[in-house]
Amino acid sequence: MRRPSCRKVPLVPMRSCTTATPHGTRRTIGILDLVTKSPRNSLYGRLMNANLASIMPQVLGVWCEEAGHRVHYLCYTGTENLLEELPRELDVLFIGAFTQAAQLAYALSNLFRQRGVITALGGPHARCYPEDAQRHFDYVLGFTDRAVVRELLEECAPHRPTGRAMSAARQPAEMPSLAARWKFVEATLAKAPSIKIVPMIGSLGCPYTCSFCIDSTVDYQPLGFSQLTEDLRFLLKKIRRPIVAWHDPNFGVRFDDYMEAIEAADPAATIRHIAESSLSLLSEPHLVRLRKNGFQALLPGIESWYDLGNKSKTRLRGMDKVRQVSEHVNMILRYVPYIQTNFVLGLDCDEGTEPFELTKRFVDLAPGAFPAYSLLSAFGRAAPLNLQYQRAGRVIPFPFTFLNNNHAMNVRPANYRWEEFYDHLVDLTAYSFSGRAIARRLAATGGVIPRWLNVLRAVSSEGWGRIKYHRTIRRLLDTDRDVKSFFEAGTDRLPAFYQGRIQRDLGDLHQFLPTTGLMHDPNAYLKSVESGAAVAQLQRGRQRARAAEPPATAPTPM
Ligand code: B12
Ligand code: SF4
Repeated sequence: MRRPSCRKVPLVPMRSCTTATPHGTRRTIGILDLVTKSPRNSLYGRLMNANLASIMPQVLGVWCEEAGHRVHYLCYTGTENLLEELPRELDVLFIGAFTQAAQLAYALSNLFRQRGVITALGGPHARCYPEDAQRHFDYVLGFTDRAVVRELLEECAPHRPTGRAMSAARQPAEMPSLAARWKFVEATLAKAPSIKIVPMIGSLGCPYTCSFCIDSTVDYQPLGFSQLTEDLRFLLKKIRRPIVAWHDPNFGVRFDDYMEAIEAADPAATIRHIAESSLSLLSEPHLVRLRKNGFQALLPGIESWYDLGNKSKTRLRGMDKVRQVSEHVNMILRYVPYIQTNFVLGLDCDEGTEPFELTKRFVDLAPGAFPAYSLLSAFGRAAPLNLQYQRAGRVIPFPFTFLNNNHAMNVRPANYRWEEFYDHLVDLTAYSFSGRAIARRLAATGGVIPRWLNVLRAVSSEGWGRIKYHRTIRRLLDTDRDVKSFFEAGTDRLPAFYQGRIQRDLGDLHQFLPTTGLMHDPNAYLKSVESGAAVAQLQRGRQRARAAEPPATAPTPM
């Protein structure tokens, strides 16, 4: 099927639905949260996607309504018909997207621009790949606060072919209360068939500086503990035994303040909590209090057996680290029924069979933990470390759809041939989600929901689905020359296998993906840094030259 490019499709004249209000121009605004990239949901996706909604699109909805605008909010979980459920008569469409949903976002932006709508992108993709996103959106937003949104809505103009990049100087200092965003939360939870999880946030940024992380350069900033208490009190009036997922990049940095805020709202500990927290924050006294306060699931990062020790607060390496971390994880499981341990595979500190074998030993020694494996990924300008990979020419231009830590590893490994790496990956994944490992996990887990979740995740897309996918890639490395050379040389020619998957993922919307939206420049971050450095050097040179000029004896009359 021929895909129209942005420029070839004549733009329908802007059909404005703007009205004037005493507060200024009243806009009709669409807000779309892309929780998934395709209508092809796994069983786990069908049951859980609505629980993965982002907070910012809801926050944006509140800010826009408070400014007097009309808002249509939609969280896309994979089951909605995007061509029908979004109103046609919009002034602006905001899309929140992770990089894996970028191509879906680009297709939608193209479609809505054809309908005369101004489009704006925010979220992880906009922060990581602003240069690329600017080719497809009128506005691309980094840090977003009320002032940025106000300025955008006042201007509300097409910026084509290159969108306008906007960003606040820092993360917002305040967010609306849960009560204010409740109608958006409620609409999304109505789509969750069984378990319903409410997204909350109490802090932004992180005091740690893990060089691979998007928040390593963002100052830690709590959002106000009294509001947190108020939010939880409000929630308890709405849902009897709610489940809350904390979206804080690193939950519990101001541990005592957090616990006091929760205890003040919920002394009977009826709320069940889920949080991402580093192992270094999960000491036994902290766990005692977390259990008392109803924490049911924790997601600490282990990352690697050789490096990144600052997160797990250990200087140990290799098998010593495996033993210590598995004891720590088993201790956590005595207090909290569900734990997901996050690993990054393919890091430069890894070499040979050992790192994979060590992870298998961890699976044996801490059988109750659900292991989540991420392939080393450089998300554009997410982290300072990515410059190093780009400088070394190691970043492969896998289309965005595949950049979700699983469907592609876009950094060439330092110490493995691809075939060797995939052999280890398949072996480790198969080991971790074998019948034996699933049974041992079941036996080591307490509580109905944690046990059910562990089994569901293992037999669905995250366990068995991934084994199948990695096996396919491993086979293609042997049998498909295009795939092999794409992995090796990162050529611009996308192998048919990947093209087919994009087409399948986008379904009906594939026809709207502009031809320029298929591939991207994987080194855009490096280029912008280098050209920025070149400009700075030029300016320094000019300043030096001016300083060397003899001073004028008298000011020149104007
Ligand atoms: C909480 C979290 C989750 C939660 C909640 C996800 C969600 N829907 O928000 C869960 C556990 C579900 C999750 C899942 C995943 N995550 Co996650 N997650 C995070 C984490 C830890 C915090 C993000 C956060 O909410 N911050 C607080 C918000 C307020 O701040 P912010 O994100 O900086 O947002 C600012 C701006 O970007 C902007 N903004 C944000 N959204 C929007 C939307 C609009 C419309 C606008 C205008 C502006 C805007 O305004 C904010 C204020 O300035 C980050 C890592 C980190 N340390 O930041 C990873 C991170 C965002 N996740 C990541 C990934 C890869 C994933 C998964 C693909 C992992 C996986 N394989 O399953 C999935 C994808 C889920 C999905 N919806 O597609 C990557 C994203 C990289 C990328 N470019 O895509 C990150 C950066 C981690 C990393 N690897 O570096 N994640
Ligand atoms: S502790 Fe977590 S959130 Fe903080 S910088 Fe490291 S990886 Fe990022």
